Amino acid sequence: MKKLLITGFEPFGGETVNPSWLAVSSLPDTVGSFRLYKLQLPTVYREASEAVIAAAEQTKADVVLCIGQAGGRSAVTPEYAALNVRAAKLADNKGVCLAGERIAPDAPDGLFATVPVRKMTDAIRSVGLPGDISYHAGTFVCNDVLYSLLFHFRNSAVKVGFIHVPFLPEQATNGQPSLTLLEIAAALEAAILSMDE
Ligand code: PCA
Repeated sequence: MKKLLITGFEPFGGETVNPSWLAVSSLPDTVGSFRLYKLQLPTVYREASEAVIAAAEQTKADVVLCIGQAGGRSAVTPEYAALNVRAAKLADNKGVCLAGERIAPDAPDGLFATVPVRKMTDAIRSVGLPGDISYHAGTFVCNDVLYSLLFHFRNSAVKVGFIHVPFLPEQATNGQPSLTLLEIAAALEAAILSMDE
């Protein structure tokens, strides 16, 4: 079987849950011909990317797919690209607030996901759920993880991708869009299956 390392994040920004980890942990252990290795990441710059790179090496993953929460989005969004920068008004879970430092010196400003982003998006839509491409993963910890993985595996056969997911209904208290845990998990399963073809 092929090995898929799939990660979600711990809650951050005052939330008590993070749908990314709840959805990842609810997935079956095999999807199509992938065996899933699940890991929860800290919402902390560097620590998250170091943990996922170590797990990818240890499991000898064929594909690394990280999932994160993007409150306010209405669709499940595979990410097209990551930027070589750490910058956000929000502090990470260790209280670190960064205003624009490079993730990797002497590395490209941006890197493209190496999973089939358009195909994954189409697959999410084909099971009747909202899916859309997002053209970059932001500048916070999720982007740090995607950029660091893409840079680390740039000369290898390991495929790397990232999907942001909306709030759960209980988080969407100010009228923001949301999807249920079942819907998010079904969208992720469709996206994984589309990489299997
Ligand atoms: N979302 C944040 C970090 C953790 C998460 O789930 C982000 O989009 O960077």
